[in-house]
Amino acid sequence: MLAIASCVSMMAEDGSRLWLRYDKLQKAQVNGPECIAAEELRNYYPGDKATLVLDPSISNEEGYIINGSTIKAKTERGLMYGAYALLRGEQGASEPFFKIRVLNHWDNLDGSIERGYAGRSIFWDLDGNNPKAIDPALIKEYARANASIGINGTVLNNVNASPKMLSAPYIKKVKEIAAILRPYGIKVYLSVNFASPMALGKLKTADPLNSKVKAWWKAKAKEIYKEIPDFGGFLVKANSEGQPGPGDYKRTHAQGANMLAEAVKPFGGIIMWRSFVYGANHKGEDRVKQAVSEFKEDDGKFMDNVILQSKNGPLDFQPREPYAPIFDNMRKTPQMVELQITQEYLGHSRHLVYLAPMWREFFGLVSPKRLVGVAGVANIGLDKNWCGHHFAQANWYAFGRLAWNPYLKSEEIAEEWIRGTFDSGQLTVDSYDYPSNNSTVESNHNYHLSTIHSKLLSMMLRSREACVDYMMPLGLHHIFAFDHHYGPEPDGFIASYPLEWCPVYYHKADKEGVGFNRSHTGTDATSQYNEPYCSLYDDINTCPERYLLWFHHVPWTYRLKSGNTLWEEIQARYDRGVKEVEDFYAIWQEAKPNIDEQRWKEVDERMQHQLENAKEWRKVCTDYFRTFAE
Ligand code: GCW
Repeated sequence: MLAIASCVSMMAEDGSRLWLRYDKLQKAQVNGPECIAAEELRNYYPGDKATLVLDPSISNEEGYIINGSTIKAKTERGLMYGAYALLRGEQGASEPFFKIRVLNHWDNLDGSIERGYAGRSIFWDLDGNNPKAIDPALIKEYARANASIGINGTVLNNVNASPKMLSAPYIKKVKEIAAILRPYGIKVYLSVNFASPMALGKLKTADPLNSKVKAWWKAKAKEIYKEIPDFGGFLVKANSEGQPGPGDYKRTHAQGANMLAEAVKPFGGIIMWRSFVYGANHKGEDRVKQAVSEFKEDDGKFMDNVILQSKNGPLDFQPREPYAPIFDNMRKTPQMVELQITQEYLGHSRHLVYLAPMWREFFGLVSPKRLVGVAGVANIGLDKNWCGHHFAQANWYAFGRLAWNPYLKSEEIAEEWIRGTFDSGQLTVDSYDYPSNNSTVESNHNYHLSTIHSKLLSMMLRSREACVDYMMPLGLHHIFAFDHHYGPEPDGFIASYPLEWCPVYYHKADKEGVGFNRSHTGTDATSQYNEPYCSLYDDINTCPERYLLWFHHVPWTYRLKSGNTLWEEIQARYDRGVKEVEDFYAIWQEAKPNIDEQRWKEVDERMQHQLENAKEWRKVCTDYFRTFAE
């Protein structure tokens, strides 16, 4: 035990190798085309020999079949995904469920990152007035990490987009980045500012029906595609939180999106148009209803290369939300879901919260079959360990794996990640020795986690529910401190702010009870859902308790399934959340001998914060609600 412990802690680990901590073996002889797959297997495959075969009879461009140490695929990209899967110990056939599997970086050109908790941007910074030179080695590491989990696209800049992004010096940088990402099967996309023709092109308008505006975008698309022929397209945040958009000219979202779609269509590009809108046009309407109100009319009016991109919930990346009803309402429009990997509302990169269970919950309500893609708001920055918290890497990992296969279990994904991240990651040759009749099995792990790794797994799997409990149980939402969204502020109200930014708007606590009545006797938000959810959520007796205060204003004395009154249950949940974090902390202390020193310490520090912060949540929220409840 001691010998192992000292050996483990002697290895310097700063987390920079992510889940790809394979030793360079350079043992295997690899037959087949020279490509990334060949390079990776030559370096890291523990067997003596591996074979790569391009097989035109395979239909999916990105899929693969692994049989023993032979990988077959239609393309080199498929071989690459197969190689990473083989290194993980997979056998059998697999292909990605979603065609579009993109990261969204909310990176600003000045190097800062909106809602970023892991340092500055890996892509952008300023050198005087010019874009700073990129770091090709770092971008290559980034490409490899993404490719290893199947991510095939990335939006390089914030949706609150600077028009400068489309200026020549920046397009040149995008071209350099694209060249590094291309061999790894990753396309680049850009967020665009709808008023770019005015800011950059000196036009007097950005009206999407204006011919000069149309011509400007067409010329811009041409300029980009000349440099980057496989450029993916644009992501647009329009008429939302102060961003310009077609609404400024009394045009619809469809008119705005289609104008851009026409510009990129000749080159095979797409437009990802966000539905995250609220405010100005909807005086007094419940915020969670506004997207459907604003977009419903546009259903069926978008061009076929436009995809509507919506957050999983109707509000804003809360620790728990019901699904966004826009997914039920846009029947004729291709849709994709935007998930947030960066933990804006889940304790930033200080709290250990494993997000796969949250995303799986969404896919359990909105069938993946209704979506064409997934976007994940990245948690990546210049920090040595990429994500600020070592365990936040698991969320990047899980996003990629679920984008490839949304039916994978949170547990399987976490197991894989733990093995790659805290074990050597390396399988022995024995691990590859599968019975030959399982070639259709998608993912088949025949390794076992050690006792301590099983405890880490249990901690990860419980962490999201714990976070919900110590922040906002039973459907409470958005009671965060202003602006930074770290920590509680349930009494938050600032008269000069839009009401939709104020916690008191969301919990509506009074002497009677707490919660937002969104049933037919309230704002009727429930009517935006398809059955069975419409009726289920509308009736306080059938509404799942996890969404209770999201949909109902509930008396403090109301009895819950546990037998507790609402007020007792709220207190019990806050207690339970804190206890869970205490338990995670104990697990981490127990794990100390098995984890290398630097990573153990860095996680330990963050867990101490998390525990303090969980206690603060409990105290502030229960003290506040007590003033109404007792
Ligand atoms: O709620 C908000 C975040 C903003 C973000 C916005 C969005 C990029 O707090 O920081 O802006 O969501 O998704 O557009």
